[in-house]
Amino acid sequence: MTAKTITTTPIDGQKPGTSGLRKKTRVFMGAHYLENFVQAMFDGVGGVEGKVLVVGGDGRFHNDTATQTILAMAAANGASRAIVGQNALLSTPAASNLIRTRKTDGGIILSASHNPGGEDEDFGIKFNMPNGGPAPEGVTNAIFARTKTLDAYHILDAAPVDLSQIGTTRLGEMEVEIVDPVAAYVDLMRDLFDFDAIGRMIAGGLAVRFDAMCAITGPYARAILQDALGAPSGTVTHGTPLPDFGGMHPDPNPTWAHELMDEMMGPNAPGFGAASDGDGDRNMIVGPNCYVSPSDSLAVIAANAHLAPGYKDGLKGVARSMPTSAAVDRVAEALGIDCYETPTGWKFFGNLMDDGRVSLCGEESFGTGSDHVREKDGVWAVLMWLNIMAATGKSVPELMQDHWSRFGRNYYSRHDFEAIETEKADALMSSLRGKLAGLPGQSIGPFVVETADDYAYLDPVDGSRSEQQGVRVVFEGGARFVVRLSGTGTSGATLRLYLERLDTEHLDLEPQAALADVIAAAQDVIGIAAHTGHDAPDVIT
Ligand code: VG1
Ligand code: CO
Repeated sequence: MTAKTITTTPIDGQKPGTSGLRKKTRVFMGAHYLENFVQAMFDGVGGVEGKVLVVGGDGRFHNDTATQTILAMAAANGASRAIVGQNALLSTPAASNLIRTRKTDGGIILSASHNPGGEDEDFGIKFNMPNGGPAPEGVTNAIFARTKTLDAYHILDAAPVDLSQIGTTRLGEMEVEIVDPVAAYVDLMRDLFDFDAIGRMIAGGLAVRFDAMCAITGPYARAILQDALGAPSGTVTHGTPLPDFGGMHPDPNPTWAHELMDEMMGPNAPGFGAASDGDGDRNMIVGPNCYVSPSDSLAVIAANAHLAPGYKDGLKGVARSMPTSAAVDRVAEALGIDCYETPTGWKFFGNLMDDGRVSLCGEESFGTGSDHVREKDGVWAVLMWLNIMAATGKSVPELMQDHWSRFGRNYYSRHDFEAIETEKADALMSSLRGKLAGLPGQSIGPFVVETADDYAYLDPVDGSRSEQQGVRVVFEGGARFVVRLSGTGTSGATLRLYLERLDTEHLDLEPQAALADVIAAAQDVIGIAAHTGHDAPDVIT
């Protein structure tokens, strides 16, 4: 086994500001591409000599091959140990947990999250820090800069490691520890939630459906819901991770998790339904005939988290991404705890959690989690809901009604316009930015604009500043819309339009109807159809 240094040329790598690199799988399979990026990651974090790294991914196409490349490169770069999930599998929250509890120097997670997988779909890779969270912008910028100058990488010339057997082996000088990807995570969940009470509720007749969408959470959900909590086999559907996710698009929203939605809206709906995404960090919660919007889910969890043993002393504070609805703000106010607003992306929550300011975070995009790890966590959110149901004896629809009667209802929706030509999307954004200064005071439909700006964030912990994080237009009375371009796509541009309005009187409206005036006002200001030719959203959540 010899370490080789291979001469190469810079790649079209990672845009600054995104926490991982996502590209078409075939791009990653191209000569030297993955290798270049991995070397840039190693260099960007100051080298891996003598370091311990966690490695694993969501099982999508190329996960296994890429893991072997990363191990051979870690060994050649002098890493002392790699902790790898059996068969190279690890959900994102489980990887975050291992990075933290094993006190490692960080980890590499292979996933394109909610993007489809397969040879002709998407692949991704990201570096997580020793705190278990995604690399902050300073580090991703350093990695990106390195991709532009890199001219060689180091790799061990060795046979692939057998990752199917749990135990420790060697790759050159580096130890490779192959661990059960599920066990430590199940222990963590047992510490946080009342498994006995949830088990009794299930034994008492609560039917649960968990759609793993042929992605990574299948083994985790089976171990927890079926093996530990006693739900019958078949509770977890699409429970085997497949390289192409069985053709499913593992994004847990009503559009892509339509099988689950059909069942939950049908006559024989189980009492509780949930779905998760490719890498296991997202969740969708559904009750019988009752879809829970992610912003509402965050607010309900904030109001009830103290019912779960791991949170019995209450929350330190909460944080939400800027486009997420203000439902959680109202709970925080009632609880007398701080509520932070951050740009989109989980990496912005890390400093707040590390600094002890918040213990619960969430995004409108089906991401919820706490300071138990430094990633959002789909299975965690499911268990939190089940724990709240077990402790209160209430169903999902009852919990929602109670919540809205107490706090009012923040009607909320996100409209996604996909596959827009990049130039048109950029032109739309700059034209919108150009209008902002003139908007305050203007009447649009029934509204008067109060403020209009391009959101910038000053991190209260490290003082770093992030600009242009979404255009927001707030009307007098609090209704608002937000517009930003997605940073996670791999082709063209996706425009996200976020819409919100608080109502403390009418609690049972259909959200699109409740938001009709806000939608019309947003379209009026932005002119999406005129700019892009798209006159209707592709996905509504
Ligand atoms: C989307 C979501 C964002 C989330 C990000 C990563 O980003 O909107 O809230 O943090 O995906 O989630 P964007 O830039 O496409 O809007 V995941 O589950 O892909 O790690
Ligand atoms: Co994800």
